[in-house]
Amino acid sequence: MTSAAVSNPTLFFNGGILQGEGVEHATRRIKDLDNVFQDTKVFGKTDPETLVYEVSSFLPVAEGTPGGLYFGLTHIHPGKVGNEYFMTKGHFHALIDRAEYYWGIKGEGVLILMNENREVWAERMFPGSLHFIPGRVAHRVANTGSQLLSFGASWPADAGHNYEEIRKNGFARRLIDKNGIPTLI
Ligand code: PAN
Ligand code: ZN
Repeated sequence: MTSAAVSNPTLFFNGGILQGEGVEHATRRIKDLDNVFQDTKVFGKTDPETLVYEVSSFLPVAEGTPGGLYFGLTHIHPGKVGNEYFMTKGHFHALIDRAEYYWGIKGEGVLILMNENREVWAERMFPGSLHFIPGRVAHRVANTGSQLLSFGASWPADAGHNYEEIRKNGFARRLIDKNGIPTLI
């Protein structure tokens, strides 16, 4: 029931799916993740169409708008390439000082962080976990569980994404499955 003053929201993430006008969906398959995983042999033998993660985003203003705020929902499927978990590409922001929030909604994962000195650390991600990612810190998430991992994100509309740095030089440490335990090496 609504009145003129109390309307229904225009966006929803019921069941983990972001719905509403202006929501954009992107998929990342094995074929889109060149240079992400260490084991190039296993990577080369993996079906290129394998779905690794999906992102739906609500981008209410043009990219680059100062003061604008974006929202995204990422779903990483369970899986591994060799002993490395399915994970996002990871990036610094193009305007490198821009910060971001991530929060865990469903499943289990690890948020991997790296500063400009290439120091790496990581935080466990689970339903209810909240992660403040300061500016100047690259971020990537791995699904360490056997279920879908879903997390929310909110970042400034003028942050942009610098994928090139990570594509070229990667993170200084990798998260691998070592005898069933997620381990940073
Ligand atoms: C997130 C990420 C999303 C996918 O919305 O873009 O989780 O990860 P990659 O962009 O690294 O492929 C975010 O950090 N936005 O800034
Ligand atoms: Zn980001």
